[in-house]
Amino acid sequence: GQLPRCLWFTGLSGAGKSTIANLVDKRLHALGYHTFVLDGDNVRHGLNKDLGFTDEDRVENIRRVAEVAKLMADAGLIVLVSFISPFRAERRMARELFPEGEFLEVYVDTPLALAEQRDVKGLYAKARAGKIRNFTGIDSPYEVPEAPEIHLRTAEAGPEQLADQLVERLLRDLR
Ligand code: GGZ
Repeated sequence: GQLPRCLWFTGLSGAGKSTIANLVDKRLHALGYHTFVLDGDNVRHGLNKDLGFTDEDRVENIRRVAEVAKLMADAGLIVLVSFISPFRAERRMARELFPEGEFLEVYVDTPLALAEQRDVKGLYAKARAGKIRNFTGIDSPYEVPEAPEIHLRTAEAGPEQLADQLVERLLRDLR
């Protein structure tokens, strides 16, 4: 068996996607795999800096990210993709770029109330105050994954433990 080429993390802002993706990335790297994390920090400031947070811009954001992930996977990397990716149609489009079994959807499931309570970056407070428009979960939709390969519940375990669970599952599937 082979590891999937694309691990696609989806979930609300502040759900913990990038934290978990970076922990998984470190572990896979330590095991000798060549990996790369694509997230807002390295994509929205560069390639996609022309895009904002309207539905249309999110669709285009995810379309480009999916195509970049595909190119990186073709170059031999295991790509960990960490974006809200709120729409089912775009997640399906991303999946369809990869052969069966090479794409794995990871739902980082943090209930809105919990993400909002944590509010690590203070963005939910700003969205509630109307200072940020089109904020996911407040005035922009998040379509919950219906059949993700992996479902991580952050209310029940911390990021280290969830990253361990995910890596164990990946390695188990290898056998
Ligand atoms: C959602 C926003 C918004 C709005 C800025 N809605 O918690 P963060 O800060 O670090 O992650 C969020 C990030 C979301 O960008 P994505 O590229 O992942 O979104 S999407 O997949 O929907 O295209 C948040 C910040 O950007 N942010 N404004 N209005 N998140």
